[in-house]
Amino acid sequence: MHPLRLVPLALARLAAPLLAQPILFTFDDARIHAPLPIDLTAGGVNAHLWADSSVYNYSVQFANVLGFTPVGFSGFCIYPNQVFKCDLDATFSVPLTAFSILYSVQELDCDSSATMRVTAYMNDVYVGTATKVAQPGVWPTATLAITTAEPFNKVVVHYDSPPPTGGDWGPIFMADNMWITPAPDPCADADYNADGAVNTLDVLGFLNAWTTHNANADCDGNGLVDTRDVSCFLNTWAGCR
Ligand SMILES: [Ca+2]
Ligand SMILES: [Ca+2]
Ligand SMILES: [Ca+2]
Repeated sequence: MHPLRLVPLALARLAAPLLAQPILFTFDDARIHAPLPIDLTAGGVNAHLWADSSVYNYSVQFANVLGFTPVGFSGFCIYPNQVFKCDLDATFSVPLTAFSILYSVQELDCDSSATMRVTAYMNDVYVGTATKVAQPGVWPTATLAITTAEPFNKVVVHYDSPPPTGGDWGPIFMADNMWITPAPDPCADADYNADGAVNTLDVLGFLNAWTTHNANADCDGNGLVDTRDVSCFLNTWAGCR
């Protein structure tokens, strides 16, 4: 395993107690040579990847399809079907707060590298955008990432601009190892007994804990269990039932 791939795994373990668990899509379970659109599932989340195939497209190919494997790539990857600029789009079955993807741009020892951009949307409403520039090299790789406060369920990966110093380059990229972090479920607290349903049993469970000043009934998290926690819980519960 390449050392670059160990970093996100280590972060995932550290973040696990507080945040939703990051999920990795390796594309290694996709059908080889399949053109986009494709649907993949990991960690219970569906990812739908596509390009505007009426113009150009991508397909699933071996990571060493060029005769070498870009740094960090392995197994199968997403590969451009053409030599022209083409956005890579993805939508997800749950809202996310973080997305990243490993990319490799077509550059042969340029003195600088292209600017790649990811833009995030929630139901096609803009949420945020971020860019990345790799260290120059031969098909250099870097991780393009975005983290947002507001959730999003769609990203567009875009070739923003070529290497500013020119050289031997093309406006295409291949991609592998897509990480996503699902947004916390705003109704997780309303499901007090954690049985997957929000109903009156959760109110009873909460009130039982509240009457005994159980710390689990500190809905507003201020360290006290008092009447404000009852209204806090009922407000959350009413919005999620
Ligand atoms: Ca792969
Ligand atoms: Ca419940
Ligand atoms: Ca409280």
